Amino acid sequence: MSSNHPVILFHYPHSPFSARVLYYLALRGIPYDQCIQPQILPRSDLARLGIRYRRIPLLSIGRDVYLDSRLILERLERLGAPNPPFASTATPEQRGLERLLASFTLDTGLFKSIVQVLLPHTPLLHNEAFLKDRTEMIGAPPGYNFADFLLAGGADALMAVKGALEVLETTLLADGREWLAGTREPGRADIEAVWSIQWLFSVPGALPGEYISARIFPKVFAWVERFEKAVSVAQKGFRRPETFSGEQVADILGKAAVSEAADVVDESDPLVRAERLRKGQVVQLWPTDSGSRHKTVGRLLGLTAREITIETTGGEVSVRVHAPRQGFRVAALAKANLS
Ligand SMILES: N[C@@H](CCC(=O)N[C@@H](CS)C(=O)NCC(=O)O)C(=O)O
Repeated sequence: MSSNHPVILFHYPHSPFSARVLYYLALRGIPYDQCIQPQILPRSDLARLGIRYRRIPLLSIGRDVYLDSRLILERLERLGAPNPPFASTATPEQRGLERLLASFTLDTGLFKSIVQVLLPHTPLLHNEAFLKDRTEMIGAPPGYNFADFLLAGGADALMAVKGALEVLETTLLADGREWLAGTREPGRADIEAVWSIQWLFSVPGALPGEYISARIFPKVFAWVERFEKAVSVAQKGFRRPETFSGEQVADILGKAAVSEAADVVDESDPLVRAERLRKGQVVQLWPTDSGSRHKTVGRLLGLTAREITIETTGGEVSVRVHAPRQGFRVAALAKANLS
């Protein structure tokens, strides 16, 4: 890390995906600054950088901006920091467990169930501007809105969350260990499982105590509390993040150096072949799960099995945007307009 490669997190308070990154930064002792975003669109700070992606968080390192918490963590593993990358000290079993726990949270529907258990107990359920924004984000059909999504299947969502907590209580935590992967300190496995559960536990009144409580899941509750303590101890050793405005960020990124320039468009990639993608060509980039209407435009710099990189063309300042290959699409501008 150098002053030419400042680390800036774009996030807002109580964003669970941002917590995943904040925990990582804390446990590795990586200093960062922040640019706080509104909870709903518009996000002019990002528009200024030519970024139309609408999910949070994003993280910039120098002039490179990384989308999606998964890719952000992957990138941070390659960053020098006071504490070594988690992968450098983990056994293959521990690394496997980290991956599986990331999937446990995101690919089994657990996170979605947590959203459905939690948000109906918050004032957001009655916040018209929020509901309108998120209805647009999920691309809901006419007559269906985000409140309908939140309230659909609440009972099943509750049982899914309860089932997931039971898994942790009766397997990984059952032998009384402090951390999920049996490490001496909290690690990546803990981060991958804790961020969404901590979010659920943090909202007063969200938990139906009859089904989910410290009495029913003592080990899980104690683990979450232990983790929060460990993170706040780690954060005490930190310099506090400076908060930058969008104008300041544009100025900083405009002057910052490229932090990682492995710009390869893999000619053998099936997508490159099928779409005849070429380096330097103007493309659009978007996530396929939700917020898909918000396509970022730029010149294609790199495309590999793991990552897509473009240089934005639509803003006041041009930055290098990186997205994970999984869950994102890239297409030539004219084609993307038709989709
Ligand atoms: N796959 C993304 C998902 C991020 C995500 O859904 N974040 C929520 C906030 S915690 C979000 O973007 N909500 C809509 C918004 O803020 O516009 C990631 O891993 O970063």
